[in-house]
Amino acid sequence: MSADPVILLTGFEPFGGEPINPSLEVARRLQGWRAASGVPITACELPTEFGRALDVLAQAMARTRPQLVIALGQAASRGEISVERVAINVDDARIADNAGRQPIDEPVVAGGPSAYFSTLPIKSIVAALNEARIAASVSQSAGTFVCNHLFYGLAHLMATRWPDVRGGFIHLPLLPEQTLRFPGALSMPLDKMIDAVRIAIDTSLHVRVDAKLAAGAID
Ligand code: PCA
Repeated sequence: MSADPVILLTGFEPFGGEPINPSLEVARRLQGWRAASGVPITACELPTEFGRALDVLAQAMARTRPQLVIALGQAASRGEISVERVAINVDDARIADNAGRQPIDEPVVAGGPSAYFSTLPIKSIVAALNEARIAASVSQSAGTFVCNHLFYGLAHLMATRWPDVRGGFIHLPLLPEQTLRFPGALSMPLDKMIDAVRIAIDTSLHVRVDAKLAAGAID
């Protein structure tokens, strides 16, 4: 167990036939980076597998005792940084995970609440990113695949075991080199995503009460 506070930053291994995952590339490059407050980042690679992703996360939290956990994932359909608002208690996989499992309408945690909200200052993060001229928005759904599963499981761990930890989930667009396989998809350069995650971390560390800014969706 480490005595000093750390920030845990997780990224997922590639999935769906992709050779890379922007979330893992960003997490790896931020390993050891220090936030403005001096707190260092510990990066953690998660398997893109239902169940095991959460086991690895829980072990990493027990080992590093972070004050803040930011989980990252790839969202090929998003052209901007998507700061997730809510995790829901359902796994409904359109494709198999990296272990070949494809749960349909199963709870992430049997008997758990239907949903948890992010405890990150999501509006403040989006405002800080837009201020830095990085396209970003609040997302109202992290999907129902492994990212939502991980986000829900993280929120459940915080609610039941680590009440002083703050955390949430951010989806990243594709990297430019991936778009060949996703015709028409938008992408973002790696350096910009790294800047975005640094800004999200610094904002999470210094904003305790989130800004009241409109960032909802009509549909
Ligand atoms: N994205 C997937 C799982 C792993 C990842 O990077 C998702 O959005 O569920």
